[in-house]
Order: sequence, then C-alpha cells, then structure tokens
Amino acid sequence: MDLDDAIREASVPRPRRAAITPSPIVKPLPPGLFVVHGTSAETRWEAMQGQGYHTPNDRFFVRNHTATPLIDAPTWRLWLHGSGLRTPRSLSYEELLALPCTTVDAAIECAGNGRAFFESQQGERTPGIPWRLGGVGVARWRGVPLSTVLGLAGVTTDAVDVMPRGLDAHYVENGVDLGPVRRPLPIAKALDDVLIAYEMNGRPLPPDHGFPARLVVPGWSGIASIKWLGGIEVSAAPLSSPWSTRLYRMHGPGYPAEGGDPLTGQVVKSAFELPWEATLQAGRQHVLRGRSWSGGGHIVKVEVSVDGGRTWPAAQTRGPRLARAWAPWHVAWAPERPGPYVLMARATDETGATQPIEARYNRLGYHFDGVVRHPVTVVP
Ligand SMILES: Nc1nc2c(c(=O)[nH]1)N[C@H]1C(S)=C(S)[C@@H](COP(=O)(O)O)O[C@H]1N2
Ligand SMILES: [Mo]
Repeated sequence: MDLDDAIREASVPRPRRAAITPSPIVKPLPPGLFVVHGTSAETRWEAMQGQGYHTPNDRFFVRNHTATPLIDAPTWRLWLHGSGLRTPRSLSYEELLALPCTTVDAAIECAGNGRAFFESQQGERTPGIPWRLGGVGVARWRGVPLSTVLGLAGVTTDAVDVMPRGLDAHYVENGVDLGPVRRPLPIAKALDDVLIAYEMNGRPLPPDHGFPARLVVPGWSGIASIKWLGGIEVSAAPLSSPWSTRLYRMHGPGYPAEGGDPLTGQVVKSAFELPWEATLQAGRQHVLRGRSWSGGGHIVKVEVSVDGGRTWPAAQTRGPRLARAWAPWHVAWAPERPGPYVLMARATDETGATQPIEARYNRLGYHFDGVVRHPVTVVP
C-alpha cells in the first residue's frame, strides 16, 4: 500500500460530518468571540480581556483552507516515508501518546494576520482573508518532538526537507486542485524545536485545531503548523508545494520575480484587548491592556501612544514574555475630553526589530508589522 492508499483507507475523514452540519468549523463561533471569514474565523481581541496567558480553546482563531475533518483516532495512522528515512514506518495514535512528551507555550499566527490594515491604513489592496489582528493565539501544546518521531524511522545524514501533509480535503484554487495542504520544512528547523502536538491547553486537540495530531512550528508562519497530520515525507532531495513555491512568499516591488524566500519567522505585532471600535468613558482612569509578540524573540519594550503618535510612553509588561509566544502589558489612560481617539501600540523584540508606522507592501498582504491605529470613542 502506498501513502495515498494508506491515507485513503486508514484515516480518511468519515463522511459523518457532512451528515451533521455544512459548517466548515466544528466549534461554536459566538459573534462576541469571533469574526467569521468564510471557512476561517478570527478571535475578537476583547475576548482576551480577563484571560490568562494562553488563548482558551473556545476562542482560538481557526484558519481552514477547506473544512475541519472529523478523524477517527483508533484507525488513524501517521505515515513516515521518503528517501531521507532508513526505515519508513507508521505510528498509531496510541503509539504516539506513549512516546516521551514535552510541552511548549507557543503562538500560532497566520502570515496574513493584520492584512486588513494594508488597505484601511495604507490604501493598498491585497487578496486573501482580511484579518485585523485576531489571526493569532498562544496555547500550551503537549506532544512529541518531531525529531523523536522521525528518529524512530532513522533520518539519513543526507536528508534535506521534511514535508508534513494534512488529511483535510484537497485545496482547489480557481478550479485548480493544489492537492492536500502541505509545506516543506528544512531539516534543521524540523529537528530543532518542532512538536507533533496532540494536546492544546490541557485538552486533546480540538477537531478544528488538528485532532488527532498537528505540527507546531514555533515562531514560524501558521501555514508551517500543518493540522490533521496524515503523512510526513523526509527527503534527500529538496521538496516543494504551492505553499512554498508561490504562496507564503513576498511578491511585489523590490522582491524577486518568483517571490522572496519562503516565509519563515513571524514579525512584531501588538494588539489592544479592546473591541473594534471601542467606547470608553471620559473623566475616569482606564487600564488599557494588550499583548505584543514576535517570531524573532521575546519582547523587550512596548510603547503606547494616545495622542496620534506625538508621545510614546512605555507600557508595563506583566507576567511572562516568552519568545515565540507573547508579552501581556498594560498602561493607564484617563481621557478628559469626549471625542474620537486613536490608540497605537508599538513593540520591540530582543533582536531590535520594531513596528514601523507604515508596513512594507507585498502583493499577497503577508506580515503586516505596521503600528495599528485602533479607533476609540470617548463618551461623556
Ligand atoms: N491541514 C491543514 N493544516 C493547516 C491549515 C489547513 O487549512 N489545513 N491551515 C494553516 C494555516 S494557514 C494556519 S494560519 C494554521 C492555523 O491554525 P489554527 O486553525 O489551529 O488556528 O494552520 C495551518 N495548518
Ligand atoms: Mo495562515
């Protein structure tokens, strides 16, 4: 049996879901927690008010190319194959759970998070999901290091690329079948800090987030963290997919004709835990809370401007500010006069990377790192 047959036979999502609901996302999407974008949904930032360090599973954003498949764990197998493995093999759910596990607090963030601001702040139209800032979440992931699992199949010294593939439906773009969602990882990253996760915030992975198992690739664009893992190819020759050769690259003025290198690390961003748009009362003290994050390292500084960017007093960070997750912060604000205001937050990470007033344009609208202008109305 080859991999395709194996996946078809052993772990194809049962047709159960079609019988239940036509919804592409299984969990409830109450309008107070999510903004729905077709088959995906972004977290409303006010839904993070009063939450702990992690994004609870019920409000973690979902990015689906098609629809969440319901996968039967007892018959599921993870297929490890390719020219970069000495002893190709497969693994059951039980076998995966029996391996030595570890946890990591890591963000998953869509490369297009913040895309809406290319248009609303810079007048640059880009195709794709118009995320504001809710295409990110931080969870405590438990699972088995990818290096441990691949080690069971004997990685050869000449292995160069690792291609995980999802068990969700093939992605069809403009009538062209691009195949299963998949994207190669260089072997060095794959063997470094990547996890095959089966638990999210202490619960089995929810269906929408990749049950029974997904990759978690800390610091990198969300597309690397393939959900509903069915197979992993390890190859002695370079691998590619439309998600590495065309999508998830920088295109446009100043970039090579074929696009920049495949995207890896995420950029610096900041968000207020406030509704869009927010209403606050004049004449009293408010505590503005938010979070900042970067794929490049931990956050060392957050500044907040309430006067249109004239002054940038420092915000206080509270709690952990882990690299590859985020740094919660707060700042006091007592607006006296009613009227429209714009709140801005700007973070800097340990590499010195910070947020420009204007993000550099790219045709597909990835990696918006500009300072976001959050509208607030102060009422009497
Ligand atoms: N199999 C599969 N994996 C996938 C996707 C998908 O559609 N199918 N979407 C990717 C993208 S673009 C992102 S941003 C993250 C989102 O993870 P989440 O839905 O758990 O938040 O999953 C990635 N993994
Ligand atoms: Mo994404």
